[in-house]
Amino acid sequence: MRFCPYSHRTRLVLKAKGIRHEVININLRNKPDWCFTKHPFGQVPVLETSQCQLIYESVITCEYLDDAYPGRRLFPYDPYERARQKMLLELFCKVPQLTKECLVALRCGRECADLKISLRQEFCNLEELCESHPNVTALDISYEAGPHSLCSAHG
Ligand SMILES: N[C@@H](CCC(=O)N[C@@H](CS)C(=O)NCC(=O)O)C(=O)O
Repeated sequence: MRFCPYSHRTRLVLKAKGIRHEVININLRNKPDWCFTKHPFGQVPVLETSQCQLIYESVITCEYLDDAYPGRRLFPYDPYERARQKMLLELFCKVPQLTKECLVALRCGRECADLKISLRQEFCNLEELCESHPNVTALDISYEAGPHSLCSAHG
């Protein structure tokens, strides 16, 4: 799917680390049968390695890519810092869903002022939180996915 905020997370990490890859988009309204052989619920994103290993759940795909490939480090080495970042990601887990709902409403020409307010509030909270984090991290990259998806779809 081209405008999935979860898939976008994975794509941003692929890009940030310069990992060569191929993207296969699927139609989630008319899923091909094979996608259930890659993910138990037929969701995206799914990574498939050259050894046919499958990795899904966006945060897990990002962490996997960070661990498995050299280059710029996105998740911290320190176990507590790493856990803390993942806790923060959970704290803002509404963002991708809100983004998706907003995107769908915009596409269908539906009113989405409330969704936009909620999304803006989430980003304000996130911005406050990130002000104390000077370095770009997995967290920043992950949440760039929301507005980026909206921008990609609506210019
Ligand atoms: N928790 C999952 C959520 C992934 C997700 O909901 N992806 C949506 C597309 S944006 C999907 O595959 N929807 C189809 C479905 O749920 O059947 C993740 O972080 O990867």
